[in-house]
Amino acid sequence: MGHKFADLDSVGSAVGLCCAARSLGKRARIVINMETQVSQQLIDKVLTLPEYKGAFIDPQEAILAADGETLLIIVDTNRPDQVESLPLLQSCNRVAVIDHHRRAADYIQNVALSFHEPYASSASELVTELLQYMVEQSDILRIEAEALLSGIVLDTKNFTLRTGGRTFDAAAFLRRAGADTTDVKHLLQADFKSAVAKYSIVQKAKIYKSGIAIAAAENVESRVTAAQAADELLNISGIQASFVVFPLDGKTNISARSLGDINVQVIVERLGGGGNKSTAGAQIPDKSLKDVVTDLLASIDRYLADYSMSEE
Ligand SMILES: [Mn+2]
Repeated sequence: MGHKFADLDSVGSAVGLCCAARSLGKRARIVINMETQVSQQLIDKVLTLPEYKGAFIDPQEAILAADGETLLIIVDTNRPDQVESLPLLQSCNRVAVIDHHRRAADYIQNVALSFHEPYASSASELVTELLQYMVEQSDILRIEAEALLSGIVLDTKNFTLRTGGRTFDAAAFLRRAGADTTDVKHLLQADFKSAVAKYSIVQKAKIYKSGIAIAAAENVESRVTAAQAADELLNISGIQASFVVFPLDGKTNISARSLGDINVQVIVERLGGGGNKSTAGAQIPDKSLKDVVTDLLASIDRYLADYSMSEE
């Protein structure tokens, strides 16, 4: 089980674990909510394999299927409030966590195994390391190697962020196991509808101060689209940090990203949000889009003022 909005890193690492389980003669299933996942192309491809018939189940089915022998492995998050299904987590006695995010204040506790490495690029990198010890290269199906590589490519933004020596070791292993980089690229391609949604947010962006892009967008379909738009803004030359402000679920939300020099966590914390210095967000109740933008600009001003003071 991964986090809500299961991306290629969550699904990729889960698929890698299915490979490990198969080599041990164990049956593994991937718990996923098909309504919220964002890895449809990968899932469609994996489902063409006989090994994956019935492999994806939703949290309700998983709760019914789990018994005292079940090991629940959480990938790509360590926070109970972010898992695909909290009731499933609560109903399993044996839990393992494989994650690369910094430990949150409310991390999943009492686990049988924690493989938690904040310096790793991705959960897929960690699962690939496990596979290197557990299975023969020939036991890995080509799509499994591609699923894991797509998770690494996604989380490193094509090996530009959080990429260490071990990341390339893992990628090399997957390539030797048959991963085709062109096929991985296809897995990462967005579908047309979500690409248009993303760029319509990007189009609303304005530059505030030096290198800070802010997009206030009224019609945003999902948090994922907003996050992708914030990511996309960082691809533009000169942009150091990006903020997408949008109404959703009765709140005004902020999705913030930074290349690292500007600490977006500090900026959104003053608005009641959180995260880390390069990825942060906030959900603000009872405030209009316009008011949140005003507060955000004030917080950025204060951050820049504090920062320039500390520089001197
Ligand atoms: Mn990840």
